[in-house]
Amino acid sequence: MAKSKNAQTSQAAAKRKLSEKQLHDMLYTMMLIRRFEEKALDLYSLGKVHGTMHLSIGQEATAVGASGALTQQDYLLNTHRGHGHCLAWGSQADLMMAEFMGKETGYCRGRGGSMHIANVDANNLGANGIVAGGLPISVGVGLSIRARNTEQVVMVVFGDGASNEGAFHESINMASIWNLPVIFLCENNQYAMSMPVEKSINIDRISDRAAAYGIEGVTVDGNDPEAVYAAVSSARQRAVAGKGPTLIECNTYRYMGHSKSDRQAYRTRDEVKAWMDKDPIERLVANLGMSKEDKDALFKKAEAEIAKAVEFAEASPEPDVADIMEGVYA
Ligand SMILES: Cc1ncc(C[n+]2csc(CCOP(=O)(O)OP(=O)(O)O)c2C)c(N)n1
Repeated sequence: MAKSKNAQTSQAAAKRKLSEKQLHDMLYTMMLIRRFEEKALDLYSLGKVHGTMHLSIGQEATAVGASGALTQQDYLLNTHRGHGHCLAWGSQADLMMAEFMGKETGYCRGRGGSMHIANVDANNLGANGIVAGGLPISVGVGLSIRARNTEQVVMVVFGDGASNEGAFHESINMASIWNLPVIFLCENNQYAMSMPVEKSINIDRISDRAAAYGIEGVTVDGNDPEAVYAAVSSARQRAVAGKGPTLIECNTYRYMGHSKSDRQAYRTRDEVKAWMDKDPIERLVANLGMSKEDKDALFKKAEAEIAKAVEFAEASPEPDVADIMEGVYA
């Protein structure tokens, strides 16, 4: 039994494009994202996080695979379900937690909250509560990169629902005709609120829409960080070589409801379980041939980092009402 498991593990190792160290780092970030969101949910239930919140538990592989393929000079535009992408981009858990709790020490001085985290110093240009809102912005960023003639790219993340918005089609069309270095990353988590993707889109692959705009389109397993990494790396290479934008569809699933108020009457427990059986963290643990003890120890490390983040956020000051409008843009 053990022998055949080892044989499988070394076969998987031979096929790997990433080093063992890169995969371990990705695994840790995925665990950090999961524990961050679980803790944020607890804090929400305790009334310490305000507004609403959209969790990406189950989608962690897309975030780490995509960010892992980009450089510190590239740009990120994010969605309302963007905590994972923020952390994978290198954002600090403590400053994010402070932002969630509306504290002055947060990335946006507590004015942004869960849905609007930006860290412009790190080229994270911000999440957006408007569905498809980041897409037209990415065209502007792409145009700026072209004008400055640098080897940067911009990645814009959006959902399957956003791909039915006019802004998606207009943005891809413009990026295509101007040959801009934009990576359009569609996170297809199978639902837009309660609307299943099969009922809102009459083709099997959202990436097939790329052909209508004369750009490359590819669909990958969004629960496999290596597959996402490979697709985003190729898209980046094409973009910096002046070959224009790419549409990448990552098939994945959210385990939690759309937001806090979702009773999830539109899906069955069996369906959720079937996706949980393809859990990205468990899959990578198995792929790395990691023992249960090592997995638990890594989760514990993530939990300790999150506990420190909460401590920092709890101890941070509230914003002063006198300057509450500072740093707010509309
Ligand atoms: C322009 C606009 N229309 C509607 C909404 C309300 N809304 C918020 S999230 C959402 C669903 C988005 O689905 P999708 O793009 O698939 O992303 P997901 O939530 O699945 O990550 C909708 C309709 C909004 N915020 N903005």
